[in-house]
Amino acid sequence: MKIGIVCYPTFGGSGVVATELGLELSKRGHEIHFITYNQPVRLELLGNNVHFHEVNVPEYPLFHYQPYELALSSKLVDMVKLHQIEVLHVHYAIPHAYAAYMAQKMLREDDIYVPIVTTLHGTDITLVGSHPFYKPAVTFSINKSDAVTAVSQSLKDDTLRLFDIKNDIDVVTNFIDINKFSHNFTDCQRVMMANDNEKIITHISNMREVKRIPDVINIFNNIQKEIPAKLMMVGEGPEREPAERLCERLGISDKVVFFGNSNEIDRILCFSDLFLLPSKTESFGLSALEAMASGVPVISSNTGGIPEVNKEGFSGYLSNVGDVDSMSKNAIKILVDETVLKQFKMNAKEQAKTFDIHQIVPQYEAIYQKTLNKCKILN
Ligand code: GMT
Repeated sequence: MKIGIVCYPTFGGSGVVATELGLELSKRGHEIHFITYNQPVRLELLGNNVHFHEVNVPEYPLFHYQPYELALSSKLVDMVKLHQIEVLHVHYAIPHAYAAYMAQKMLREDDIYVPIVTTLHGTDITLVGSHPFYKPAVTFSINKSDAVTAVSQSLKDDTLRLFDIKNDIDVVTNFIDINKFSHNFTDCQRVMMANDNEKIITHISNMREVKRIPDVINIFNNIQKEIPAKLMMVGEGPEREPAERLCERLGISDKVVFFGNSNEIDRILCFSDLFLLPSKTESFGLSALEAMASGVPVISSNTGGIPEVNKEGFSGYLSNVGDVDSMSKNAIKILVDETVLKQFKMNAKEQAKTFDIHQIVPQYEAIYQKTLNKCKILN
C-alpha cells in the first residue's frame, strides 16, 4: 500500500508513534510518505520505501497566524496525486484530521477518493480538542474520517464522553519494538552517571504542566532522603527552568541531571532503576512503556490510560494524581530491596511485551484495508 502519514515531527509521543509506525510499515513492504513541516525527529532513515515531504508555509505580513492547515491540505492533494497515495493516516486530530478532510474533498473534484484514518492521541481530545474554540471542528473531522482509532480504551471513553461522535472508534494501543530496547550496549554508561551504591531514577517528557514536574522532583527528594540516588530529567519544556530552581531550593541540584531533548533515550533507560510518571492526565504514557521495555519499573499516577499500561504491584505502582507521599513510599518499597527490584524489572519487561509492535501494526494494516474496500464500493 502507499500510505501518507501526517504527524507532528517533534519529540511528542504522537510524532514518535507515527514515525515508528511508518518505519515498521515500510519494513513490511508498504511505501510510506511522511507529510509534515519538518523531518520527524525519530526518522533517521529515508530510503526507497520511506519519503518525507515538507509542508512550507511562506510568511506573509498580512497574516497574523500563518495558515498551516491550508498549506497542509494543498500539499496532501499534490502528494496524493504525484505518488498515488492510497490512504492518509493522520495522527493527532488538530488540525490534521481537518486538513485531510479538506484535501479529500478537493481530490474528489478530480474523481480521486483517498480514505482518511485518524488516530487520536490524547491532548487533541482531553486538553485542547474539547475547548469550545476547537470542539465543532474536531467533532466534525472525527465524524468525517473513514476510520478512527484511539490509543487506549480510556481515550476512546473520553472521546465519546466529550464529543458527539457518530463514527466507530477502534482502540489500537501504542506499541513497542522490544528489540530496540534490549540493550546489549557494551557502552551503557552507568558508571558516568552514578556511584555503584546509588539508584538511578528517570523521568522523560516534554515538561509541560500536565506532566506535574514538581511532583517528579518532590518524589525524588523523598527517595534520596532514604536511598542514595540520582535523578535523570530528559526533555525540554516550559516546566524545566522552574524544576531546576526547585532542585536548587531543595539543595539537590548535584543529584539531578537535566539532559534536554534526546534521541537516545534507550541509552539513558539502560542504566535506570525506576521511572516516574506522575502526570495529571495521560491517554497512554508511551514513555512509561519505553521504560518498561528497558526493564524499568514505573511509579505513576492512576489517571487516563496509564492503568492499561502500568500494572499495579507488577510492573510498578499507581497512586492518585498529586499523591506525592504514596508515590514516594511505593518507589522506596521497590528500590530498597534488591530482590524486589529485580523482580519488578523482569515484570516490567514482561508487561511491555504485551504491546509488541508485531501484534499491533497488523491492526492498522487491517484498518487501512477496510477503508480501501469501503472506498472501492463508493467508487
Ligand atoms: O503528552 C505528550 O508528551 C505528547 C502527546 C502527543 O500527542 O504528542 O502525547 C500524547 O500521545 C502519546 C502517544 O499516543 C501518549 O502516549 C501520551 O499519553 C499522550 N499525552 C497525553 O495524553 C497528555
